[in-house]
Amino acid sequence: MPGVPSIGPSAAGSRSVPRPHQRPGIETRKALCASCDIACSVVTEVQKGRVTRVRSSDNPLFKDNICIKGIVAPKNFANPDRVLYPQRRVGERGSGRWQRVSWDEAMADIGQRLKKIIAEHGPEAWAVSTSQWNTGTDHGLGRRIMNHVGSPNWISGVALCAGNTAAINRLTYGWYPWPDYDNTNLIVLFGHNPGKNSWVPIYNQIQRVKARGGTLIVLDPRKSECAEMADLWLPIKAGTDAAMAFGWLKVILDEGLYDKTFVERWTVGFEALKKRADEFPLERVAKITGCDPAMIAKAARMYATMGPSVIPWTPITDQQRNSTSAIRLQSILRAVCGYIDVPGGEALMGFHPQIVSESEIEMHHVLPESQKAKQLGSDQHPAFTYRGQAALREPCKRVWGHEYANQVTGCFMANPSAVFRAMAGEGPYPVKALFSFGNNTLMGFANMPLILKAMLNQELIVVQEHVMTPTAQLADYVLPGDSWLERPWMFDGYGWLSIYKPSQKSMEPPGECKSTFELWKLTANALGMPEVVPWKTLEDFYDYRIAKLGIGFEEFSSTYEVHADKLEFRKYEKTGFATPSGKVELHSSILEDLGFDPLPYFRDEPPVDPEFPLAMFTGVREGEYFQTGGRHIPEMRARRPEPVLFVSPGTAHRFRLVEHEWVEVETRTGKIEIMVGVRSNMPDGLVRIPHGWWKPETEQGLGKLSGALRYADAMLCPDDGDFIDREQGIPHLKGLPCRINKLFEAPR
Ligand SMILES: Nc1nc2c(c(=O)[nH]1)N[C@H]1C(S)=C(S)[C@@H](COP(=O)(O)OP(=O)(O)OC[C@H]3O[C@@H](n4cnc5c(=O)[nH]c(N)nc54)[C@H](O)[C@@H]3O)O[C@H]1N2
Ligand SMILES: Nc1nc2c(c(=O)[nH]1)N[C@H]1C(S)=C(S)[C@@H](COP(=O)(O)OP(=O)(O)OC[C@H]3O[C@@H](n4cnc5c(=O)[nH]c(N)nc54)[C@H](O)[C@@H]3O)O[C@H]1N2
Ligand code: SF4
Ligand SMILES: [Mo]
Repeated sequence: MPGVPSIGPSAAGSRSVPRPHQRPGIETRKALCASCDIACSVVTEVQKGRVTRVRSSDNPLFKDNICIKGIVAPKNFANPDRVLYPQRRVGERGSGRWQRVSWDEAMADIGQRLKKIIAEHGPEAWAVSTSQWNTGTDHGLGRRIMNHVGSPNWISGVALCAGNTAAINRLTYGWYPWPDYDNTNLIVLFGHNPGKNSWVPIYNQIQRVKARGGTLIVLDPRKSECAEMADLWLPIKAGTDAAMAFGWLKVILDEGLYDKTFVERWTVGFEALKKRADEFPLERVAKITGCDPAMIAKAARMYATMGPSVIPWTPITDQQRNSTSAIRLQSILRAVCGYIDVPGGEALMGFHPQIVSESEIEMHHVLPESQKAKQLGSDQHPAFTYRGQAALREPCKRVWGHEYANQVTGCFMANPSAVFRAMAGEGPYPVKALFSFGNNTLMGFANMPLILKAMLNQELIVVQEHVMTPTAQLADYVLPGDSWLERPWMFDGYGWLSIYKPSQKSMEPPGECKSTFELWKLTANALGMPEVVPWKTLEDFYDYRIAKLGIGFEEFSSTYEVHADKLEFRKYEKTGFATPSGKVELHSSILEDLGFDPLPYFRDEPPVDPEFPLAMFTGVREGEYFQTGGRHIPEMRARRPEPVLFVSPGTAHRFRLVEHEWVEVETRTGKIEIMVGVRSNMPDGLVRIPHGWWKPETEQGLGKLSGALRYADAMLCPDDGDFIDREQGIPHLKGLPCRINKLFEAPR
């Protein structure tokens, strides 16, 4: 996910380059865009104290990394609808009526109410939901305070995106690897589809690999933009990626295409794995995935023989009922083919030795074991909870020097659905306070009806936001957050890479907007524990974290584009892998001890439900928006005004659907309204639903929530039974049974 173009020597310690095109009256700053989560290096132009333009970096390494969401940022953050002052709810929750209050007043009341809830119900009654990349300046301080207070109930959108993948990767080889794009021969995309306005740095990397003769394999039910440029495209049936990976594994093992020396010396469980793979002959895999068996075998041979190859992270396998097995199978393919921690393969980076990591800031060791044991969901779905990751503590210390590696902040989370159930009063104990910072919690997970019930059952909801999102509309307090133009930042590669990138503050925040750093500091003060956040300012905090470099943040941010630890491959030869056995665990001792199948497996889809004959997936990112955000920006709404589903011409014909008509999409969980888009690159029977739609310009408050109840994909997504992954308990968003109900009869 992080926006590094390279992990080779070219990026390590890259310094800033002199800036051409300086114009009189215009100052420039070097910033990292946080309008999505990939942190492109950009330049901001500042006139009279305001950012007037965001443009691409002058550094040749980064100059192509920019998109419309970054360019529109100055307009976005100057939007008249931006929340500029603390707001307190007046009237019933969700009444839509607000009163401006001072920060002091707000924080004093929040502190008092939170302390009362903790005194009555225990610290675990306080839940926090966030996605660190939006707030940019949380830096693990939320976890740090929660750990001191005693609450394990932290959740995040990363439970459905990269955070969970990181946690599952750790089960196999102890760290989440990053692709060495610069030196790889072949890229495999499991449904991942970066583009000109979606994760541009990765899109550019793929283009570069292709331009120097590298190979691209894409698995995608649609002929996506990346599938268009692929050397081989497998039109896989949605939700069947784990079966596909089994097919590859079987071919690779049967034909002896794996790295025998590595497997023998560095893995455990190979024979058991081989036996499991034997359950997946090509005919079975072809039947499950809908792909031609010869093509499946061809792809497997290409991956194993044309390497070093990489399988970059993808959210697609984060969000399936077989997610744990799919992610484990990707890990296993990398390992048996000998692509782990080698040039052109995937690197295990560890911590940056000179910079204090967010994992350290978080101080997980201070949370008592008895409180860790209360983490919601860890009994049924432990994989990314404290319980699921506990066996990695000692090996992580042995290999990487610290007990807790919270990679992509996803390794010690509570299970979101379990937290929402507890919030809704469904046990096992009450959760009565929710802090939601830079996360549209109501719309950002599955089973939105449950999340709504959960939020309505809270005694205290505090939201930090830019705009009055549907989540904010349900809060007691809405606190104004600063933006990436208005704060410094030190991007840490999500604790995934040992690569740090600084970002300079370009302008003062408007109104009374504050950073999440300041908000957490005020929270610690309000809870009577100021010593937990001892740094005066964000800059002081960064000075502390980089002290070993011998420079302060000011110098660091003006000198460096990137500060990377020296990359060393095959470190495991000295240390072993950071797993209980010290080897790559093809057969997972951790999953076995947790009572799960220690080998990957494939759960078949439930029988077709005749009432819901179509399959839907949520996804295909929209260039204009990041997740549920951005719908308030007129320039972007003009480009993409409405939520649109995609169906094939065949499906449109079968269900008499007409381009641009409004229909209802329904699942067993709920229904939404959406416009029809007929797309020739969609397979028959599959429906694409975009993520995160609401209309900020429409009526606020409980009954409507600005269209969230009418348009949000989370209304459709279940979070139980056949539609969650067992080990992690995350929802299946790829291939849900649905139907399309016509709202109007088409003219005949
Ligand atoms: N149902 C469903 N759920 C999903 C997904 C899905 O497809 N469907 N996708 C998943 C994925 S891939 C991801 S990455 C996560 C994303 O989860 P998040 O990254 O949490 O994204 P959002 O839920 O859109 O919430 C982000 C909020 O932050 C606000 N914001 C933006 N910048 C700032 C800032 O600088 N400061 C503050 N304080 N707030 C800011 C925005 O206005 C927005 O309301 O969601 C996951 N959840
Ligand atoms: N503009 C913009 N850019 C973004 C984001 C954004 O919100 N807006 N979000 C960022 C974030 S947080 C993320 S996670 C990424 C996500 O971006 P991507 O990883 O590209 O994910 P999607 O665009 O949802 O879907 C990618 C492809 O997966 C295919 N697909 C759907 N179901 C399946 C399946 O079951 N198996 C397989 N193999 N393929 C399937 C879809 O047809 C689609 O072409 O985008 C990032 N970039
Ligand atoms: S891809 Fe676009 S939105 Fe994301 S960081 Fe880069 S410029 Fe910003
Ligand atoms: Mo994501």
